[in-house]
Amino acid sequence: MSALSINAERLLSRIRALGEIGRDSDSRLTRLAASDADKAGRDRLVQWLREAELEIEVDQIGNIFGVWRDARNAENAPVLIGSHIDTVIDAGIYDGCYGVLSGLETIQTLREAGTALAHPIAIAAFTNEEGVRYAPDMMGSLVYAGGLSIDEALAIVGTDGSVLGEELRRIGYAGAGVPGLSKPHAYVELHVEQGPVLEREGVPIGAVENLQGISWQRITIEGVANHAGTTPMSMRRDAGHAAARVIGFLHDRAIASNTPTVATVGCIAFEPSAINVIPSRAMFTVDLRDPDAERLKVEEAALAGYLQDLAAAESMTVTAERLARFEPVTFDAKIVGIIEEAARGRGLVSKRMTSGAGHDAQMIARIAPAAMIFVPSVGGISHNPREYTADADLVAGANVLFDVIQRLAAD
Ligand code: HGY
Ligand code: MN
Ligand code: MN
Repeated sequence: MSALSINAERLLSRIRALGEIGRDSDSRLTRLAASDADKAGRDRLVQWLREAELEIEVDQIGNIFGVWRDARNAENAPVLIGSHIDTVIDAGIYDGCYGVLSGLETIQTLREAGTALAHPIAIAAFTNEEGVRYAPDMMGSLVYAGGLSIDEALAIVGTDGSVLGEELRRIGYAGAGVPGLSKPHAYVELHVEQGPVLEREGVPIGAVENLQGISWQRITIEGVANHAGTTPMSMRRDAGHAAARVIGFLHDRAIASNTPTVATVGCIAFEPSAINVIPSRAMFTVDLRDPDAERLKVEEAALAGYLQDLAAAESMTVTAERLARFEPVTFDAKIVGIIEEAARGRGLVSKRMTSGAGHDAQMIARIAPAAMIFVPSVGGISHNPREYTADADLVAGANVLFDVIQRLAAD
């Protein structure tokens, strides 16, 4: 365990300050990628990076980096600490921001202590981790890892019809840096668990060894609009009812499977969306996840088969558009071991676990040894303003990150 610890008050006050940026008139926190609210959050982070006298770089997909290097280690690849500061709609204040600000805190504490390290340390705030406005999610880190070309990413059209590249230019974060030019020596991401496991087991630290596969699709069902009052049930081609059947199929299948498979329909829209018109069209998203690559494929095939049968039985047209598809990822065993040792060194129990949520770490794992540290989420709640982690757990997690980074940057 390091003789040093992070400055808890500075970290906690920054988490709260960033959590106030991007609230609407109902005090709902929403900083969607490349929005004005995202710009305000980015500007605040950049201001803190400047105050910490870090080298600031912004790449072409808008990823923000703060780098601390000195004459002794400038030639070596940096140890990278990352996450994101964009949010979902009506979000909590910890998802992503906790990891970025803990990375900044790690650097500032080491710098103030005059610690000499063999590797520079950098923090990253990756663009569009949430994928709510522009799919796929984890986009900035995916481009950085070489999984999506910068041109394709910048051309992506959002749910509001905007184009990502134009929006990044508009908010002043279309940087010059070529994404992923320098490969990190190692990558660590600290994140709230966003699930119930650590709290339920009374464990303060999660040493995340793998992350489940993710499949995002947009389904469109074309029926026939007709009068809600005059059309007999037997004559309807009701896209709304067809969508409801798909949602029921996904939900019931996931529950009956008795496996970790999860299925979510998070967005849905009908056309013409009138109270007395049978919907002619239903558009909805499907989020399927499973830690097992083969099972995820089986679930995708089952959905495709169901859609095909439904189209035939109801004489409707059903189309599926892939929005994101990421295989399950196994993190670096050595770093997972260092996380467990660091927790022990702080007198903290840790637990090896799988991440249910997607994270930038799953993309950086493609190009560097990577792993994650989790801290408990109260009630397992996230993507919800009631998202909460106790200060003591936030500080404990940040100190474990602090110790892990020193180990990784020492040799
Ligand atoms: O979808 C996810 O799991 C992440 O929050 N982007
Ligand atoms: Mn996150
Ligand atoms: Mn999230």
